[in-house]
Amino acid sequence: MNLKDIEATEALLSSPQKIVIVPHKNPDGDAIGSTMGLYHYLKNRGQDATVISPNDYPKFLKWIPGNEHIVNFEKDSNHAKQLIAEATIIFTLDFNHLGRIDQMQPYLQEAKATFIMIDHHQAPGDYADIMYSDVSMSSTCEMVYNFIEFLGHRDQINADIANCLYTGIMTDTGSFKFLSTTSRTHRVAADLIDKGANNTLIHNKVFDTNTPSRLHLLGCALKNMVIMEDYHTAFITLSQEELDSNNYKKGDTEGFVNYGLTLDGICFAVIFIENKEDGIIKISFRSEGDFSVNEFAKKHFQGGGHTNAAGGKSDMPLEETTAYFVSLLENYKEQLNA
Ligand SMILES: [Mn+2]
Repeated sequence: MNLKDIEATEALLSSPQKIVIVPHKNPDGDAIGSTMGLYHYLKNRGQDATVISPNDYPKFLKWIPGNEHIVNFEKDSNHAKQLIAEATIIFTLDFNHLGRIDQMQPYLQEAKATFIMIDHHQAPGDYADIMYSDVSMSSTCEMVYNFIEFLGHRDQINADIANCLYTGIMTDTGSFKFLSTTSRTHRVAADLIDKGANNTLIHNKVFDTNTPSRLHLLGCALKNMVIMEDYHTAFITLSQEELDSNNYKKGDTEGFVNYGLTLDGICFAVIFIENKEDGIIKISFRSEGDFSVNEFAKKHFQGGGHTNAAGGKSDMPLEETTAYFVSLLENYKEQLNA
């Protein structure tokens, strides 16, 4: 963040504002952690702030401090629309295109507020008045920590803020193992623990929340895994029927894609999940090393994301989708062997 933007932000925040903070649709640990971390910081500064989530988020995040104050746009849309219309500042966190908030998009486009973006995804849109965009960052939570530091208020990070920010750093770095994890990320995490983040408890709340049906679904996913050693690739499929027969609940497949990468010699892992209601196959891509799943997803599957983690979709049936995917691999043989 440059000095001019820091000064402009501080000038805005030194008088009372009506602030709305927005994560992306289907918010993950980083989206909820960063918006709620910023929320507590702004509230402690005496600001009127509200987090509005485009839709509901997983149960494993509902312990987060201040969780009960998050407004769900889907459930409470009139209240949310009023807050957006009256806002003087709107922060958008962990996304950089208004399309990522789906049904909330038109209301943000009409809003008169000053927009501040804090985000670590590639190719940011130009809707924000003040942009703190950095693709080298491990997580938006690490950026919110920096943001508070830029404003000279690192000493105002209390246990609530620390617990929120630690959560997103932990989830977005795959528990501190992804390439984006730097020594600085660890220093920030260490400081957050010093300031009251309960790292053991956070790990337990986020990761040790399996239901029997989710583990059964994982068993099914692992059974379906196809390993293509020549391409250092492993992919998983889950059909609608398999989801239904394992009592699938939203969020149950979170993290399944990563199992492919736990195989020795595999650097590209994919999961294809059938969604009959939307008529699409939802796809998640993960890689280790230099192979850019962001580019792969963008080029072939209407998606994108980061170098090592991306999403996409296909309008073809499940079997055609995976056949198409397999047919693409030959073109990437060299990159996948690197
Ligand atoms: Mn993130």
